[in-house]
Amino acid sequence: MLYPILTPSRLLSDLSGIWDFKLDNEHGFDEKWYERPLTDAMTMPVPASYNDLKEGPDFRDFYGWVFYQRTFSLPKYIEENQRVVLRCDAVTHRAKVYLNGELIVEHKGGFLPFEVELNGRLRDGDNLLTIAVSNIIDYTTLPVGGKTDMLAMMGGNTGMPERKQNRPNFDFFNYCGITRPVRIYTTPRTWIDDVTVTADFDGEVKDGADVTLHVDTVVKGAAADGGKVKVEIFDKEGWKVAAADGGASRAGTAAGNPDGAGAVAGNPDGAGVTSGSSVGAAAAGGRIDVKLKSAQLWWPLKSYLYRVKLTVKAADGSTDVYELPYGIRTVRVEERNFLINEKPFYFKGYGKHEDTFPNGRGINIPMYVKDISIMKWQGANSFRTSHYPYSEEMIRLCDEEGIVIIDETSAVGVNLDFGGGANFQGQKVHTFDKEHGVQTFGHHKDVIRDLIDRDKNHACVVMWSIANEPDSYSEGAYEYFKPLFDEARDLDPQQRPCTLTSVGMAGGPKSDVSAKLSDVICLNRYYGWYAGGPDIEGSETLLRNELDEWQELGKPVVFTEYGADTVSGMHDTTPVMYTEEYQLDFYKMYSKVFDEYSCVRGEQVWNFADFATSQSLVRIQGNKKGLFTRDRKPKLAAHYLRERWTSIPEFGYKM
Ligand code: GCB
Repeated sequence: MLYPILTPSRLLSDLSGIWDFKLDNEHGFDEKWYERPLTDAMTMPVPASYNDLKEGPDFRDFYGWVFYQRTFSLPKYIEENQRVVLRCDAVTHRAKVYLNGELIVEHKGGFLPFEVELNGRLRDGDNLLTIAVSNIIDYTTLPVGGKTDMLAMMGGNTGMPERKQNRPNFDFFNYCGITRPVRIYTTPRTWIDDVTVTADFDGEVKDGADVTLHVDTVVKGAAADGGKVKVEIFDKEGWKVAAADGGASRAGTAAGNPDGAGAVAGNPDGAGVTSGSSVGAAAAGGRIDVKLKSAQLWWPLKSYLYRVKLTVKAADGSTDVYELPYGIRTVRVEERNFLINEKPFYFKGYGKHEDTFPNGRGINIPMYVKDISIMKWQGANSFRTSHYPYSEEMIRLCDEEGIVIIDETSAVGVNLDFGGGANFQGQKVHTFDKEHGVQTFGHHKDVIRDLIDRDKNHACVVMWSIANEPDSYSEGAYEYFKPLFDEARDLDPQQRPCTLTSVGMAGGPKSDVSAKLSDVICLNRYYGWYAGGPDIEGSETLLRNELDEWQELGKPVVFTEYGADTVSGMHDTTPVMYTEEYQLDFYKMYSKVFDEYSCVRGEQVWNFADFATSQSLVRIQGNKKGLFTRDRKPKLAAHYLRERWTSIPEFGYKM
């Protein structure tokens, strides 16, 4: 799905602001709250998570549906002349969208965009827009909600009265609401529906190489047939450096096209038309090829983005224009090397969260910019979007800033061993048990498809993380994950490596299916904290023992989590757990071990910053494993890792 932008043919209107808001009393749908203005509504900003914006546990930990509402109107001539689309970037976790009382779209999954056409549904004057949002998580959702909390210290019956509540099978606060922008955008009636850009090198992969860009454009709408598509490439300074054009031809019926007519743009007879300066082109089979002479590559921390501009002239004379930033780089795994532009890359960075106060998981653009500035201060070059797809604004920013991303799905908690295996009301239930286990497979596949569809063109995305710490070691794990890895590999036009982040319980390459399925072994390990803490020396032995096994595989190993809870300002001469000194010793031990194993090709600490979680005996107003506090002040270990990372190069470390 294309990111919405303003172009000469498209309008864009952001519906951010203060909306009316009301918690459901379990009668909201029966009483059809979406048909008229909400009574006794409170104020609520969009976009944001609602949880921290009003007081009290009943509000913060509310379970169920909430209703957001506002009105809007559009100039009549817009609707008469253009397609009008409502796009929600993220509604966590389930949405039902009503326009003037009519249900117009539903969506499951809280971290990816969805959209719906409004033409024929708009009224003159005010339109009433209601978005009902559910925060319910269970065995069918991603992330997974358990029968008991992941961090519950006691399973079974506590004798307390039953209360409806979410029980996250994951370790971050279940922030919910309309967390990313809601926008209306318009397109002509024949429009560019999708663009996929890939690059082929005519020779060696290096700055200054000649590159062929393959631009696949999906055009939809009544007049898609017989139209013309023009592709223009602009460099960073805005100079047009290449261009090509071709015809749009019918290539089967495109899904989702209201009138059933669809077309993939391309040159039917294979003849390309060239224009511009250093240009050559050939187009065939739904694609336009553009030759780019002396291309600048996108590098980690040295970003270079071209602007790919598409202009579609439809048979009915209308024109649609769309453009996207595009970085040219290659990525692949060869033996123990993670190669970016054919050079062995070393990951330095973090697992993160979208987590700030009081936005919760709500978009926070100033904080994105600050976070990347801190990363650069620290000598980091990468992070993982633990444990869900981040906002498109963040991904675009990383393209721009040269920050490398491991892009993760929202599949966290696909593991019923958490909470001591007490997730099924105290009984041990197998994660993939057909009847009682998780029922996430179909949705998991949808999330992979939609994530790749959204992020496929981004240079900063170098690997897909299919899941975080799933049960990758029990019966049924291979059968569950193999088709999902296959799906990602099939769908990704850039053939990026795929991984899952492996949990300590997975036990090593013999039992963990990631040994077979992952291109890069990603380990989340807590020797010195959950296992072996506070004995750092003993923990070092455990860590080495495990690495001895993984290194035999001959694949790159990246530590995607390792960390110790640390209360900022807590100090001691003897480094005891929770002090800043303990966190420092913990990281020094890991660094020493990493440097001795040539298979280790990256280190991403857990976590970039402290973050909110459900309450439990081991969470002190949240998870404190940040190198930075929640308001981004460094702990002692942050300075140590700054020294270390600024002396480790992006490429060729350990070679
Ligand atoms: C993990 C999880 C992460 C937790 C972390 C912790 O293994 O992947 O979500 O927050 O451990 O701090 O326990």
